[in-house]
Amino acid sequence: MKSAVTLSLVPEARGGPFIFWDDLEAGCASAARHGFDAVELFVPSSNAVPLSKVQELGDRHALKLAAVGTGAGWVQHRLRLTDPDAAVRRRAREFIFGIINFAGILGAPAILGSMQGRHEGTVSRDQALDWLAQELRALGERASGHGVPLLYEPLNRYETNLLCTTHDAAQFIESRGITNVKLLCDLFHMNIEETDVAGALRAVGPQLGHVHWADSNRRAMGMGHTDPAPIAAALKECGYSGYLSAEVFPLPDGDAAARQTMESFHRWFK
Ligand code: LER
Ligand code: MN
Repeated sequence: MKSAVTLSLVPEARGGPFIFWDDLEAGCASAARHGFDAVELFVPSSNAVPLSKVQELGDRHALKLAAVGTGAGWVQHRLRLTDPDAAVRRRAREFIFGIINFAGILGAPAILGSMQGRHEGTVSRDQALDWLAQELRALGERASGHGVPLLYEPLNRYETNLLCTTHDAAQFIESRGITNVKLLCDLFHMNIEETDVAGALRAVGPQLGHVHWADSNRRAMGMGHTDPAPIAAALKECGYSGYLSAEVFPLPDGDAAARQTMESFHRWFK
């Protein structure tokens, strides 16, 4: 099990669940100081940050890149893969391809979360799911060129109406014959959608690619009412050895959230 911490460089995402903000250099220095193995980056676009800068900071601080989020495509540009407008869907795919390449060169996977969109208006559920399957296939294939998977994240009902549980997402990927796409299980979303978080993780074990390690209220683990014991046991039982990434609010401040996250990581996994 490896630890990661979120670092956002997207001003429009202010108020979102990221521990470190705005400054790549300072964020990497803080991540290293707290003892994280890696950072998870939220970037405005694939060319917003020079690859060499990320590489250099990683080397300087002995930090890996855990994953790169694509949510800015939605937050900044309103791009989503299930938009009724074919031109928007195409630009959404191109945006994600860019992030897959950026992350892939650095050996990390890209995350598809909010850019999956939702079914509404003229777009039926069946239509949206067909588009999603088609896009996941293309994105997974693109990621395979870099030897990394694409991470697909089921979101809670307030953020999507497509696939909200890990079971539905896993079954969707399997039944549509989609390859090289792994699941990102976010414990905050799971707290809302699953009847049994640990059981749900155990059931999708082999498809698990990344975990957002957040408490029930999106604060650092230990600051809400999630019981990490059965969750940690399930992850160990699955043989999961990927990242637990703190996608949480910087409350009461970033350093305190980082410290609390590392305390929970050591308590449950070391
Ligand atoms: C993205 O990882 C996610 O979980 C979203 O809910 C963040 O707003
Ligand atoms: Mn998440």
